[in-house]
Amino acid sequence: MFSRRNFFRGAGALTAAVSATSVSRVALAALPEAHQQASPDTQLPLAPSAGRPYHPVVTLNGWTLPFRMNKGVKEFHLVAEPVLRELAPGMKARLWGYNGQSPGPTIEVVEGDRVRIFVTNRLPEHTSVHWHGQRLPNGMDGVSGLTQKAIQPGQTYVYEFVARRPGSFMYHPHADEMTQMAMGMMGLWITHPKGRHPLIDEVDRDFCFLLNAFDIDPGSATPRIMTMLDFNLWCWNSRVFPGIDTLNVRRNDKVRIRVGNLTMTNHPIHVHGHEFTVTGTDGGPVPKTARWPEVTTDVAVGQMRQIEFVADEEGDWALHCHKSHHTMNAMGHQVPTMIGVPQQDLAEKIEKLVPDYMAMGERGMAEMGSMQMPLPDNTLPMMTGDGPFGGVEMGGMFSILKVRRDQKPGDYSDPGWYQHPPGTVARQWSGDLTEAVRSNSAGGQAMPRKAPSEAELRARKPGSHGGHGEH
Ligand SMILES: [Cu+2]
Repeated sequence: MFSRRNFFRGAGALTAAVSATSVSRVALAALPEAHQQASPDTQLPLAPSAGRPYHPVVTLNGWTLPFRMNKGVKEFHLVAEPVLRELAPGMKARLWGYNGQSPGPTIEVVEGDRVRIFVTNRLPEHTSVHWHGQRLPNGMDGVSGLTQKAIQPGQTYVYEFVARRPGSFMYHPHADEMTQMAMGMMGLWITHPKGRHPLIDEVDRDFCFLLNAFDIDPGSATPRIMTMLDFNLWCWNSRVFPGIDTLNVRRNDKVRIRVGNLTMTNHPIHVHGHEFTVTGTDGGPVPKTARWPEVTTDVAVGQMRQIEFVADEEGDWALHCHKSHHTMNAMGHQVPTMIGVPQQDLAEKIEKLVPDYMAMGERGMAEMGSMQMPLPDNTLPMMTGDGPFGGVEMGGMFSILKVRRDQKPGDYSDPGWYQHPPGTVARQWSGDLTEAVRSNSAGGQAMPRKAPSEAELRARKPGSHGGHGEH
């Protein structure tokens, strides 16, 4: 809701700067409503209130911005402003975003629509909005200094163009871009096809999210904007596991997932239990002859990938970035590997100096998932999450594709954990254990568990590197 209280919300320091030049309330009343979203939960798909029909998308932990129709033009109102975003229960970040959240709301239109977007700047510095991937008049491209003047604090600008190409797109500032994107300013733009399209299939569920990353010191809430690569919170739509909502579908649903990458490194997105094809990018639909099956697709920086599959295997399927450091939260990377190093003596000595010190890593890092290490306020554990069988030991870019035969069409609610049919879960072996036959290969002999027999020693030629025909 647009109110005076919201107008100044979270922006006490810049109130003076904003009010001096701000658009009057009378003028703002003529603008489309600047809808606000207070919740970080996934909102139900927003059916179009006017214009050509389409099957709306579901923005993971996000929402779609309502529009108003004004003489055949779809009008939206984005407000660039400081926001408080919950990254996962237990941690809130002071970010910049649009209309109350980071990322901003998804904008959904139809191919051929004339679109008018009002952008009000309530940040403490100038901004602009670039409509990534769109065909539009050059002066609507949103590159401050190059194609337009920057939008100063308190000013409202208007962009207008025809959404010419159907597909998956993004929007983000093109002014002090490093700062503003590191602070969380970005959003998705979906242009649905006008009627049937030969390369764009109709689907039952259409999910979308952006890959973004923050570097927030433990105990603080504001991102370090100068970080280039060593981020510690790898997010989908400014959320990290276990704060990312699950993707809940009905068995045999055709599912589309649109992923855009606005971080500064690539993310190989991996789906368990199903193969998919990349059916489109921000360049448009992929010709059918150029599609091949994958279970992982790399989404490089500044790219979008649109994947599709039939969810025909029931279960709780992991869906995650395949870079293992990207499924961790708030980790330091300067920790030495301590696997196999007895630390007990060391820990006792350090504890005298640092009472909360905890030795870790002697048997791997899995204990991080369960230990109750004291954390600063507003900090997430590095690896966390409880599943039906124990700790999931994940963080960051991780969620779950939940496929159920009894999920109702249009029902996006979480069905709970999968109930596995009897005998279909990996289990501890309780039968006889016979000793495995030791391999005679070179590798098998490289680290023998017992001394070779004299006969074997005699058969080996001096200087031989092992291999075949030695016996
Ligand atoms: Cu990644």
